Amino acid sequence: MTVLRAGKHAIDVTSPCVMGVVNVTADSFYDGGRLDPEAAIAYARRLCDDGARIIDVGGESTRPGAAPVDEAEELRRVVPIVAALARDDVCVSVDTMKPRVMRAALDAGAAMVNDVRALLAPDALAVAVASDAAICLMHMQGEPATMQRAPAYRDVVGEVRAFLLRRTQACIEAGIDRNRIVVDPGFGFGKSLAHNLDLLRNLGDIAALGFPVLAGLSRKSMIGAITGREAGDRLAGSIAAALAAAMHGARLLRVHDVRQTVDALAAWGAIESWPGSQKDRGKEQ
Ligand code: HH2
Repeated sequence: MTVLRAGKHAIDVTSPCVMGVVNVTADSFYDGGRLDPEAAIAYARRLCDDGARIIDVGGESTRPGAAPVDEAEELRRVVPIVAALARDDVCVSVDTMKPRVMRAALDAGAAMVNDVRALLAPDALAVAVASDAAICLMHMQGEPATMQRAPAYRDVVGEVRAFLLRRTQACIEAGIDRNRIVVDPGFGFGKSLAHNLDLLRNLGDIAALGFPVLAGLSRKSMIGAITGREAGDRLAGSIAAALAAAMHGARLLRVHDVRQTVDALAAWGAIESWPGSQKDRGKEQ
């Protein structure tokens, strides 16, 4: 059994599990506009009932062109949601690049830090070291505002893998247990469609680093580029991408559509004879 340690939670990642996205933003590319805390908490609880093992709470969109959110506003958005869900024993992840938001969320009970900058901001690594939370290290080329203008690599899989290896080593040297670390190639973060597909096909090379791999493909523009559909109409493409990621070794799937993805994984898991379907595992825990 492979277990990810996230605060008091031990998440069995022997087979793929689902992280549900809860954005508390005005402008996230798909689920923006949910700024009311009670609505966000109720929505997150529904995602848990639908089978999400982790809830990822974010207060600032990273889509190109999104308005930056100042620290005080991000804290106002995120901390009450994290606190309410943690009180319910939900495994809560905070999706932030800001060390002070990480710290406040951890104090409020977050069990995971999901940082699209892979703890490169000053103090971010120290905040992570001082906690017992799981840490998701993601690769991004450039900055959110401009990252999609002209992404360029000599060897996208090799470069992403080398970056993630360096960041995992930095974390381990700083004192973070390896069973708390998750890696993520960062689909859509400074990558063309060809780069994303290359990474997806070769996700096994990233998994070979020895850490659970998180894949965030849900409703992203690469699904739009493939299907010709707008974000609201990318469910089928997103499920196909989630299954492909799982098939290539992803163990955490960051998705907006939890119920549908859990069902798709349960069906595929039953066919592949995984030990217990996703839904059964949710009930046991
Ligand atoms: N993608 C988004 C945000 N955070 N974190 C990780 N680890 N991996 C991802 O692929 C990832 C992420 C973007 O999706 P979303 O949160 O739905 O949109 P927005 O940034 O517009 O809020």
